[in-house]
Amino acid sequence: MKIYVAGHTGLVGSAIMRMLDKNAFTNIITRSLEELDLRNQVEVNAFFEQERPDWVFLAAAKVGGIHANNTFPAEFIYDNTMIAFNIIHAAYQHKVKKLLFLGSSCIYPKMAPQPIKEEYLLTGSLEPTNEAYAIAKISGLELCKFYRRQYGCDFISAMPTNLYGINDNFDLNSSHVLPALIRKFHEAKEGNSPYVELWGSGKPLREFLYVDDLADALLHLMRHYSDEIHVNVGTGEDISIHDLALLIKEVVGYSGELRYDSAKPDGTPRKLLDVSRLNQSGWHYKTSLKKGVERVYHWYKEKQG
Ligand code: GFB
Repeated sequence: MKIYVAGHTGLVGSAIMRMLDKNAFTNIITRSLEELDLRNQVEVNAFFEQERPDWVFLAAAKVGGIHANNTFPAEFIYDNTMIAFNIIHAAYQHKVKKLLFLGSSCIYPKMAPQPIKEEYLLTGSLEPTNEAYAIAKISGLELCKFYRRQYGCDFISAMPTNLYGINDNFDLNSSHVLPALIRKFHEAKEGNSPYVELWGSGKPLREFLYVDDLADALLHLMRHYSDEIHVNVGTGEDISIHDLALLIKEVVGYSGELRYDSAKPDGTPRKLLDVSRLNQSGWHYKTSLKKGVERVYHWYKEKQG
């Protein structure tokens, strides 16, 4: 079995690589950004013609936190649409046996009833801060659905909740909240700062999944799932940004104050996934938020040297 992991150095892709290694898959192909521009259809077609993979994990994407999504919407819609369409179409043309596409919980309507069932997709308006990213991701999963329906391709989609883990982005302008807070608390502790400033109100609720648990769920889906509708992947539990900050503060061992910058956006008030479809298929998450944050903080400190 020849497996192509698109986006193998990213947060999700690198976790898929660890999972494949752990499960003794050996014939894995990857390409760096310099070797293959996934936004270029000619390059992508030539790559599939040459390699002819059996399985594809489509984990390549332009991603970022609330600020990056809000600031660079043109890049988020263009890059993500091109990457998804080029790979999915090449996979169809070169008879890939199974492809898994990754969406994200932010593509559901902003005011979707909670917890969010898979069927709520496209039933309401999107959250404005990540509309461009959401439209690209929705197009990708609809493409998988229609290629299955019209051409019989075994292409499936997973919809992960907010993810975190090693190899995450810790840049304060473009990162998601969890790595940003690890860095902010760590630097405040090292520099003896009296307070740490968080964005928004601290009231939004978010669900967090450790990325190695996601990779495990993706293998489960590749082996056992084959249907049009995408599958939510999460823990089924959420936490306020304020409580997340208290948890990270404790793990890091910082004793100063928390302050909030209300000029920064809150984003969606809540996006808790209904994970009953995945649970009923026999998969549950393993890593608690506390354990996951401890692991990431340990990795982050080692990386700092
Ligand atoms: O993780 P995050 O950037 O993205 O922000 P979203 C989550 C919440 O944490 C927001 C707050 O309410 C932020 O205002 N927050 C507090 C912070 N302090 C910070 C901080 O220092 N940095 C950051 N980044 N946030 C993203 C989408 O939305 O979720 C993407 O924009 C993607 O498209 C991703 O889907 C999963 O959860 O709001």
